[in-house]
Amino acid sequence: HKQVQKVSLTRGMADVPEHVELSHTHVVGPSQCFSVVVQDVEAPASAVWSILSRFEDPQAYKHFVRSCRVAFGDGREVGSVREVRVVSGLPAAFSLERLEIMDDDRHVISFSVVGGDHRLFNYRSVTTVHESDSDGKKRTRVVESYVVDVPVGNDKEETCSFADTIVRCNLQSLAKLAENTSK
Ligand code: A9S
Repeated sequence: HKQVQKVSLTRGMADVPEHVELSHTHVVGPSQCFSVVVQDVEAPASAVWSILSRFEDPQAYKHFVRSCRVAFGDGREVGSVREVRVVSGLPAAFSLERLEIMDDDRHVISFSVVGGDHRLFNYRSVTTVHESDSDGKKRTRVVESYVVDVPVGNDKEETCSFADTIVRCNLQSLAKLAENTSK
């Protein structure tokens, strides 16, 4: 039978709060892959969170997104669905995404892909923002982990390298925006 495994994606990271560790623990099926991207930001966690938590406005920092509209719900409550239209040149035109977690206290947001004309089936990501002051320097750390089906014809490595590239771009852009707006 096919085994399912539980993976903690922040294992091995230094000074990770417990709730962050728990948020990035995913159940991964045999034909799925997973990854985690970490981005440090020279801005307060509140500045990062105020951008990240606007589920209905991903284009504020995601440059692959051309437009976004809320297709269901108010864009803030869990269960809200957004329809993301992406820029040309990508192997997709749109994606339907459901808000799964919105935790304003612990700075945790999660969405799952529930539709679209792309090949990242069952993509689910969790993003956390936490402040840590290791080596005496205060810094804000954004951690984004995801699990996604490996499409037929692709392998885990190429699936994750594709998604990692997009996530890394998104977090770099988020960092720059938060740093510029809190100078
Ligand atoms: O938007 C994110 O947070 C992360 C990813 C990986 C989104 C990818 C994407 O929106 C495209 C950019 C269109 C690429 C989806 C769901 C599928 C793609 O092929």
